[in-house]
Amino acid sequence: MESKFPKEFLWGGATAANQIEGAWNIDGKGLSTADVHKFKDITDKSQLNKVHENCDVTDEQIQEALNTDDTEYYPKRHGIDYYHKYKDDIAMFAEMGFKIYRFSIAWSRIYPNGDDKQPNEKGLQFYEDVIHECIKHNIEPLITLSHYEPPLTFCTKYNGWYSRESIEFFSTYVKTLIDRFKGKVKYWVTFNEIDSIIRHPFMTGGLIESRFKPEDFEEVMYQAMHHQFVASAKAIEIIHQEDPKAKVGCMITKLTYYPFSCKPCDVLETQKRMRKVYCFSDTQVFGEYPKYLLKAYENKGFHIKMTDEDLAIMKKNPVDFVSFSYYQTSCVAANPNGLETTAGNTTIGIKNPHLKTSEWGWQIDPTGLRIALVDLYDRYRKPLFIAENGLGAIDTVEADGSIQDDYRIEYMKQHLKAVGQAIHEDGVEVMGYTVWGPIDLLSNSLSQISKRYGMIYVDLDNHGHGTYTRKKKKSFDWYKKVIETNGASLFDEEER
Ligand code: BGP
Repeated sequence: MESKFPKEFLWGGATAANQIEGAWNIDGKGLSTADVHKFKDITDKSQLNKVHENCDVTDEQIQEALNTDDTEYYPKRHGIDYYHKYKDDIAMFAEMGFKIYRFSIAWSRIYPNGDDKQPNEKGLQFYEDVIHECIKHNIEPLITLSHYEPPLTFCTKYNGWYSRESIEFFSTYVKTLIDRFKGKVKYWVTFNEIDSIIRHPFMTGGLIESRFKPEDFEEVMYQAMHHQFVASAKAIEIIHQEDPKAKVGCMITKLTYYPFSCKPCDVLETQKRMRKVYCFSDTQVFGEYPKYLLKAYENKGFHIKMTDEDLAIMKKNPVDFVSFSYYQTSCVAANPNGLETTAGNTTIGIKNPHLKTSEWGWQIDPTGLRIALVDLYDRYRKPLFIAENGLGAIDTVEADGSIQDDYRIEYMKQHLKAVGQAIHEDGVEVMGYTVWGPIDLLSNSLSQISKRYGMIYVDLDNHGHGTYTRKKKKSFDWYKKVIETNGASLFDEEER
């Protein structure tokens, strides 16, 4: 079977520093929001819908975290010890044939407090070594500048992204990185799931909700978001100035919603919900706020402070490509009362009776990925990059030591086929696909390792016990073959 993917398609995987590195307090790293997030032991799956409720971390909780060196209840502090094992991990990615590896830089490894005058050389050296390791294996690095880990001091001292100073601090960080890595890194993403600040204000925006009046908090989040938009545009400007060949993208959570019924009121409600997803990428792609978002601010009585200079910087620096995460779809109804809900990526949605769900309640919908690709491409006509997609599942090590993760293979196969169809039949321009968590890592929402995404198994349990050794799962060789054949094996009848 002929490949439906372009020759230069970038196959690979994606991780985030705070979910893999560990080494939370060595080589000059400062604490980040991830290091004070307490483990939520969700063993009762009926509680999954509550995971995203009340995700504030208060000053008291931060203090409690600062008073302990514990890593069991703060598992992002140990991660999968990638900090010491990255060479072997990248070698395994290379063995799978990765063309690209998306990883993030922990801001707090470079500027431990966010506002430091000098960068931390050991942090820079670490990422330089990681980049060299990728290049050695002919893997293109794609760097996310901020993936859920603003430095803690930046949050406690300045109120995180709510403070205008955040723009300057972030620009200094970006300038430091590009000075050091220009010419070596072609692809950059500014903020992972920039929209998530609205759903996870502490993790993404460093906002300690309990410090604000509840009635003001929504406006606070949008103000912080504005600062991120400006900082993102400035980052694009800095990167382009220093390295004109570099490409910089935005990254959104591509939540895809269907009307629960064909009642016009459900369709209208869905359209409204989709605008809440698109308003972030609309702003970053077109370089200006969409009118509907400004209208929403006006209707809510928000006064988001934005200068003419901010707006000019945003206009001057739109993104080069649009990247996104895609995990599931859900439904929207004008009257949701009595409808069953289910968990999704940082959201709760109405359950779609036509879809199966993962063990974690996320609805599995490969066709939804094709729909998402077509919608985004029709809207923006910019190259798209699938920065995250994958299945979190409980894996079992068999008596012979093997891990038979056929469910993961099936999930990926169906999603990748949908990507191939979007490219080949729908004419969508897709630059690449980085499967989320090619190696088991800590779940973002739960901090548990038992929600495994990898093609590589890590011997570790939810309490930090284990040898941390790596082992190939069945999906390892399967993905290797997909990459080797540039996706042709996905459509090979005999393989099914
Ligand atoms: C995305 C995040 C990732 C990742 C993924 C899966 O929103 O960018 O960091 O973790 O979701 O989510 P989870 O880890 O909660 O299963």
